Amino acid sequence: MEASVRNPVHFHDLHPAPADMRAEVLAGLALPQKRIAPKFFYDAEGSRLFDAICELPEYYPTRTEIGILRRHGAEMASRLGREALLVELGSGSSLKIRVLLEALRPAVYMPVDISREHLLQSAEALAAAFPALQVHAVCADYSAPFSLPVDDHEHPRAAFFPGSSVGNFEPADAERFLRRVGELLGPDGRLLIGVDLVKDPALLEAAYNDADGVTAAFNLNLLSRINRELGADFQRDAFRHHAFFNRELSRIEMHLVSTRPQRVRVAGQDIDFRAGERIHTECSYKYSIDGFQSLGRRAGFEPDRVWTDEDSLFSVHCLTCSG
Ligand code: AVJ
Repeated sequence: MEASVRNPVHFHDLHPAPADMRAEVLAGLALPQKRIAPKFFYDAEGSRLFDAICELPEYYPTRTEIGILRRHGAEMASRLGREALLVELGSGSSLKIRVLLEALRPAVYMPVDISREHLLQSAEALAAAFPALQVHAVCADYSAPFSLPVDDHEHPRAAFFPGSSVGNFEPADAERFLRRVGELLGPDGRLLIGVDLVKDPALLEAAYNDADGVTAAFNLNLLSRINRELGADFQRDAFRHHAFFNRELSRIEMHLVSTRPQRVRVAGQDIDFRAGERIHTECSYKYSIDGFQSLGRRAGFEPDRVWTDEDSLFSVHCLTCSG
């Protein structure tokens, strides 16, 4: 507590509307191609499994991105400008930003996350570790429009969006999302964003089909969560994890495949599955450097710099908002 007195966190609750999981899941399961949005992966167990995925030998994105941030942090800092107002979208545990804070030395750090508890805990820990840093924690859904809850125009603005989370959006939605980030930043604002790259499909597919089955457990946990929270009777062992690289659309797709014909009761409704029928649970788009820069341009940004690892597995882009 003493630490939070020394460097208090300013908390701004924008009261994000909680997802209506029942309505969204039932609507998705009523579609000809059944689907459930990946945001529903992250209950307590799903978040724990995702953290375990990030440690897997096959899952290269996390460690590769951290390596790029460590190696090029000083240069990134010079591109973003000193004394910035730095917004992190979907800050989670704020682990990656720690790698950059020493080099970046922003005046204000503004983590934005929908998970109130997690946001506050991480923000308090960060404020204690960086006593000179002004921390403004914002509880908001970054995938919906919002504005920054501070009247600050003295610091140059920057946004940090690591982890290739942008890959979860359909490209048209990614473009809309980036355009809104540009509106938060204003002219000359900088965006630092991690983007997973297209590569040998065997490497991509291994990252989503790890030998220990952690990704399979992460995918199947969705069914356990729905059973518990919506009242459903999915049998986990009647579904299997399926992940593959769709080359035409340049994306990893994750599905849950019904291993037999079955009827499942979900929130008072009967849902029928044919043998082999799938629920599409996630897309993870992979970009080329040019391809992502074009997307940035369409969204009102000008590419500034891009950094990659020596095997070109992952990229971190700095883009400037054209205003
Ligand atoms: C958090 C969306 C970046 O797409 O790689 C990892 C999620 N899914 N393994 C990704 C995920 C399965 C991850 N993102």
